[in-house]
Amino acid sequence: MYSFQKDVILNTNIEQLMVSSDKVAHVQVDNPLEHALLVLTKSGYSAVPVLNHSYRLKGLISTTMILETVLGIQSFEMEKLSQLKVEDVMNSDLPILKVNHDFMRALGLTINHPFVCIEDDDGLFKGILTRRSIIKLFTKSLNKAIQP
Ligand code: 4BW
Repeated sequence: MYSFQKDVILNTNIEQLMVSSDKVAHVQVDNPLEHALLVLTKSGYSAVPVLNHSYRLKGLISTTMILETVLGIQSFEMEKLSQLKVEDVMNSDLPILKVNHDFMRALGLTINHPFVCIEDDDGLFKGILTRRSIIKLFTKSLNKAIQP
């Protein structure tokens, strides 16, 4: 009989799984759209967090959001990339976890979100929890359980 380490998973501290803020590509609310597109393209990520100058989370921006904004009826209106700012386009309805939230809450949020932003008790951005880190945790635990 396999023994899945249910408690090890349930007691996982989300800070342990977090990609810390210094490794997370992000943009700022007042950056022009062209800067955000550059960060998204160069980092290779399809969406990144948006912060203000006090390092607080304000939203998320994706390549798709930017392209939809510059797409006119007949052609791309590329001048909008310098005219508009990240805050004009970002999605500000984002789920946020606190560092001390429990693992089940984090797991539930990653069903619909490829990553969830994490902040500390003072509301400062700490990092992100990705689906990848959660799948890695389950894979490790299942591998241990099925090993003879
Ligand atoms: O540049 C990349 N490096 C690595 N190591 N993996 C990447 C890279 N780009 C994409 N991936 C992989 C990851 O497995 O493709 C998945 C989907 O990427 P996404 O969503 O659509 O750009 C990645 O899955 P994940 O690690 O679970 O990450 C989920 C989402 O979290 C990513 C991206 O929107 C965000 N993200 C992850 N790491 C990030 C980040 N955003 C900013 N900075 C980071 N360091």
